[in-house]
Order: sequence, then structure tokens, then C-alpha cells
Amino acid sequence: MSRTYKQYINGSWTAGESTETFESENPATHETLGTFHRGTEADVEAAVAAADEAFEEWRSYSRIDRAEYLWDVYHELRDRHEELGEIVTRECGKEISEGKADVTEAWHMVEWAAGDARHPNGDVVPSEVAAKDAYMRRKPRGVTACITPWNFPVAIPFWHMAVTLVEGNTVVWKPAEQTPWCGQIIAEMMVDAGIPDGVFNLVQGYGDAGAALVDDDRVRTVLFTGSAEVGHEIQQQVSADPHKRAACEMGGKNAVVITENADLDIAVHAAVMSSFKTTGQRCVSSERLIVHTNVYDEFKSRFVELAESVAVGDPLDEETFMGPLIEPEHLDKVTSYNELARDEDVNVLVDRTELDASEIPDGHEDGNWVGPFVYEADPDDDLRCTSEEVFGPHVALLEYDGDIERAVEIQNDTEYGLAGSIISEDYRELNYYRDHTELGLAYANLPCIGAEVQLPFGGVKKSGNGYPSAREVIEAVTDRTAWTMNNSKEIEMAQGLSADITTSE
Ligand code: UN1
Repeated sequence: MSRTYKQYINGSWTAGESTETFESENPATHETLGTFHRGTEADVEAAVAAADEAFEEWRSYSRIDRAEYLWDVYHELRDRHEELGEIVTRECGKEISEGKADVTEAWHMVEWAAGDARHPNGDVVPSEVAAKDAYMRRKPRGVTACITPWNFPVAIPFWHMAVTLVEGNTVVWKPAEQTPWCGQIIAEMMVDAGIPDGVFNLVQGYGDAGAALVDDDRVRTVLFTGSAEVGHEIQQQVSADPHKRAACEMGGKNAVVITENADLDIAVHAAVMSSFKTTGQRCVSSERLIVHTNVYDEFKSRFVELAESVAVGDPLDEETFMGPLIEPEHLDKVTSYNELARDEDVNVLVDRTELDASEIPDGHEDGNWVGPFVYEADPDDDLRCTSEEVFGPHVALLEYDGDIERAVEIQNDTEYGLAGSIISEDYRELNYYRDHTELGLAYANLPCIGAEVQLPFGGVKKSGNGYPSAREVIEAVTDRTAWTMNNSKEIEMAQGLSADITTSE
């Protein structure tokens, strides 16, 4: 029997205004995991009002006192690692080591944010004038809307919320409608930590609730991680209001470059991880492999062999490499991109769009199953399949001839700029790639997934305008004041500017 869960607004669990509910489904089985009250505009309004009301008091606490609440959450995340990791896997379909890593990444972010509360904060800045002290102070901006995706249903909410709360902002959070159960458990942790009423609010639901949140005048900052389509809409809307700011992290059409100087063991390993981990459903997943002609044939045969055989199946089984896709609509999307690639006349090398019945574990016939789809295409052809983000295990081999400049040209030939990696033993190639790729996250001799929380995370171009994670989120959720104070009884100005007041007398 699945339970019906409430929202958490102004310190209380509430069904909210609507009688409408929605269900969370296990993507591997379609089993119902829970029923959730669907947030309405009125619920968003109540949550924002509560967050606005709670802000003055919350900001008056010291950063260290605010961080104490997060340390409690940190301990609960660690104590419930196994349980919550399994819930992540059951609700979003990632295989179990990924489900657990999601929880680990969450407590790393909480540790970073709460630990940062005791670190020096701000800069002491010199002045030309000896009697002046100058330093930088930060102020919280106020009510922060956090809108998070289903693919990292525990980690990404803490990328958004941990720093935001420590810096003295209040939060209204709308998790993805596909993973409300993870949202519920995180809210329970905040309640267990005793977070003051109104400081943290959970509204469950769909895009209409998210839109109402972005729209509310009292929301000062919007942190969004998700699709480029929604993110760009948010950016446009928010830019029309001078009081608001949005930090958005969106998708990519990421690539791994494999040069003629690559160690092919590393290349094949990194490419399989980059393309198929999380069933290709990371915003940093790779859908393009840019391979030098001298190593192309060997790379291709080794990569294809693994793509033919990687284990797709029950994500709770430790032997599984790829779980299901998140939902039937997404299965349709990935399938249609595989068809589109065929229509665009690429050379298909592996097509596991429809898995064999024997590959699907018993009791999982209804899951959203898909296997790898691998093809080769000409990097000079203007194709939709090699330029649009699919968000699935759909990957193109792009053969190039020439030097690293040519490989980087192909890498940069995309509207996106999130993550990428280069496989090479030649330091000149590595450094050229590092300095000339249009990317927020770049790796050498590694997969292009798996960033750690203490690094900046985010992209350039169509992939993002701000960094709703790690250190950079501080910039998004605070305003700086450059504070200058005079210790002298005289006023002395910098730049040789005269401080004399002359009169006509
Ligand atoms: C995402 O791809 O949506 O770097 C987030 C990584 C993870 C986060 C990915 N730490 O792969």
C-alpha cells in the first residue's frame, strides 16, 4: 500500500489547496511508490509568504548557528545512506551504486556549505588612503526558489539549498514531479533538524507550480537545474525584473575527444562511462565521441563490443550497468532520436533500442527499457542527431583527421558548453584542449562525468548562465557590499581627488 504524502509549508505538513494528487512510479516496474498532493498557485503563494516572513529572523542568526541545522541533516544523510540510496534507485532508476553516490554527493555538499560557515568570509581590500579600511561583506538576498531535476534527486537539491540556507536566505523548493518521494525524505530531514518555520518550504508538483514560484515578486533568486528549454524561459522572465536573479544549469551535447596519442584502454573505458552511466541521463553525459582517424578502427571495434554487451537491467542488482529511462515519455523521446538518426542517414553500429525479452528481468516487463544506440556520422554534416541533446544512451562516433585544433573545432561546434574530456598522452594536446574548449567542466584522461562538489560546476553558452552549485552558488544567493571606513577625522580621497571645499567667499 503506498502512502499519500503532504507538502511542507510554514512549519506544517499540509495537503494544500487542491484535492488533486499525483503518483511517483518506479521506472523499472511502474509500481506506485507514493501518492503526493499536487501543489497549486495558492500553495506556492503560502510558501513564499512564509519564507518571506521568516527571512528577517533567519538572516539575524550567525552563519555558524544556521549551519548547525545543516550538520544535523548531514548526519541523517549519512545514517540513512543505504535506505535513501535504495529509494533514489527505486524512484529514478539509476543503478544502485549511483543511487548511493547521489546521497554521498548530497552530504558532501552539506559538509562543504556547513563547514564553510566557520571559514573566513569576504575579502580585506587595500586602500590608497592609509586611514581607510576596506572590506567586502555579503548579504543574503531573501526568498530563494529552488527548482531541481529528477536525475540527482538528493544531491542537486543540496547543491541549491545548503549554501543558500547557510548564507541566510529562506527557501521554497519544488522537486521534480518524477522524484517527489526523495523530496519528502529531504523535507523530513529538515524537520528533524528543527529548521525554523518558514525557512524551508516544500511544494510538490509540476511546471505550473514552478512557474508560479518564478513569477512571485517576493522571490529574489531562482536556482534552476534542468532542461535548456525551461531554463531559458526562466532566464528571460527573470531578466525583466531588476530585483531578481536566476542561476541556471542546463544540458549539454558533450563530447569525448580521443586523439592519435590516446591510451585506448583509458579511451574506451572513459567513453563507455561518459555515454552510458545513468543511462545517458546526466547533463554531463557524452553523446559525441570525436576520434582521430589513426586510432578510429581499433577504438570503434572495442567501443562497439562493449556497447553491445553492457548490462541493462534491474537497477537494484549490483551487476547492472544501466537502469531504465525515467519515464515512458522519455523513452519515446530517446526512441524517436534513434529513428531520427536513421532518417538522417548515419551509419548505425549498435541498436539496442528494443531490448531482447531475455534481457529484461522477471517482473520488470513494464519498465522504460532502452539499450545503447551507437552510430557514425560525418562531423561536417549538419545533423539534428549530433547537435540536439537526447539525454539518453545515444552516441555518435565522429572521425577526424588532423591535429588537436581540428578536434577542438568539432568539440566546440555546438550551442552547448557544459562538460567534455580529452584522452591523450601528449601534454601539448591536453593543454591546447584545456585552453580552447568552450566548456565549464573539462577533464583529461577521465570520463566527462563525476565532478566533485568543491569544484565550480556549470557551463557556458546554452548550458548555463550561472552556477547553482558549490562555491559559485554563493554569488547567486548573496549581494556584496564593498564597505569602506575612515579611521581619520579628515576626509581624504583616493585617485588624488581634491577633498577641499572651495566657496565663492
Ligand atoms: C548532472 O549531470 O545532471 O558531475 C549532474 C557529475 C555529477 C553531477 C551531474 N557530480 O557527473
